[in-house]
Amino acid sequence: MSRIVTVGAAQTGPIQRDDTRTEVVERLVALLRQGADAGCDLIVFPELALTTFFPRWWVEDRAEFDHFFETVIPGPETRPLFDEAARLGVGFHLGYAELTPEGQHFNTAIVVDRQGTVIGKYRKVHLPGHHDHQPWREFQHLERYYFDPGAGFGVFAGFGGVLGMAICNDRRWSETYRVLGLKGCELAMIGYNTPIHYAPDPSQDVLQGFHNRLCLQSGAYQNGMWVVGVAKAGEEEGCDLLGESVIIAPSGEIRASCSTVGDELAVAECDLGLCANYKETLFDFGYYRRPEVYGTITAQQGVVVPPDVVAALENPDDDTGGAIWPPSN
Ligand code: CDT
Repeated sequence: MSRIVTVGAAQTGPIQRDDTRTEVVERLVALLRQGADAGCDLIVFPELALTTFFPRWWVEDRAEFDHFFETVIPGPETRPLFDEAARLGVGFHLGYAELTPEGQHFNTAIVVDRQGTVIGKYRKVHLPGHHDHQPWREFQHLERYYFDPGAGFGVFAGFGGVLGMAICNDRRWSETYRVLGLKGCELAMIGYNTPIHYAPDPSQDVLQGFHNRLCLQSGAYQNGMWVVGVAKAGEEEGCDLLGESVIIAPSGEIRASCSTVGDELAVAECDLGLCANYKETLFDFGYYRRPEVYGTITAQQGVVVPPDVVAALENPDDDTGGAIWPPSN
C-alpha cells in the first residue's frame, strides 16, 4: 500500500561566522515556504544548520564557543521557524549544536511534526576529526573536542512511517543504517557539513561526491529505506563544503538532487510503502540475517588480524599450509 510523504531536501549555502541566527532562520523560513509551495510534507535541513561549522577553529577555552549552541529549542531566535512551519502545516528536520542544562555539548538533530512539536531527537554517534589542536592543517576538524558522543540510534513515528536520523559522518558507517534498519526505519534524514579537503589524505578530495553517494545509496538499498542526505554547502569561511544533497529510494536510486552549492530545494515523493519491496524480499532480515556469526561487530572496536594469519604473513615460506577457518572440528 502506498504511503506518500513529499520530502524537500533543503540544502543551504554557507553560513559565515558573522551571520546572525535571525538572518539564518530567515533563510530557513524561505526554504520552508518554497517547500510548502511545492507540496512538501517534510523539509530536511542540514547538520548544524543555524551556525557556521565552528569546529574548524581551535579555542583554548571551549566555553568561548558556547554561543554557537542552543540551550533551548525553540528559543527566541528559532521560534519563527517553528511558528511558520506550524502555520504552513509542514514538518521539518533541523540540525543544531545543543548545550544541555547539565553542561553537555551535542551535535543534535530533531524532527518536528506539522503542528510544530518536536517528535524526535538524535545526538551524533560517530564524531569525526580530532580532539587536539593540529596547526599543520589548513583548518581544524575538532568535533571530538567540542562535542560529547550520542548514546545511540532511535526511530520515531511520524508522517505515517518510521523515521530515523543520523548526522554527517554517521553516514559513512554501515552500522548506522543497519541499526536503524533493524528498528524498521523507513526514512532516514541525514544532514552534513563535508569539507572537500581531507587533510590526512588529500587524494580523497576529488572523491568526496562519489563517497557521499556511495554511502547514502548503499545504506538505503541494503536496509530498504529512503535516505535524505542534505548538505550545508559552498565556501564557508574559506572552507569548501560539498553540496550534492540527494533523496534516495529504497532501491538505492537517486530520486532528486541539488545542483548548486547555495540555498536550494530538491523535492521527491517518497512512497514509504516501497520499503517493503526490499525489507520483505532480498533484505528480509528476519529470514536471512545470521546474527550468530556477526559477534565480532559488537565485541570488537578496532581491527585484530588473527594470529595465525599474522604468522603466515611473517613466514611466507613456511609451507605447513594455511589454517582453514573455521576449523572443521
Ligand atoms: N561534519 C562531519 O561529520 N564531517 C565529516 C568530515 C570527515 S573528515 C574530518 C564527514 O564525514 O563528512
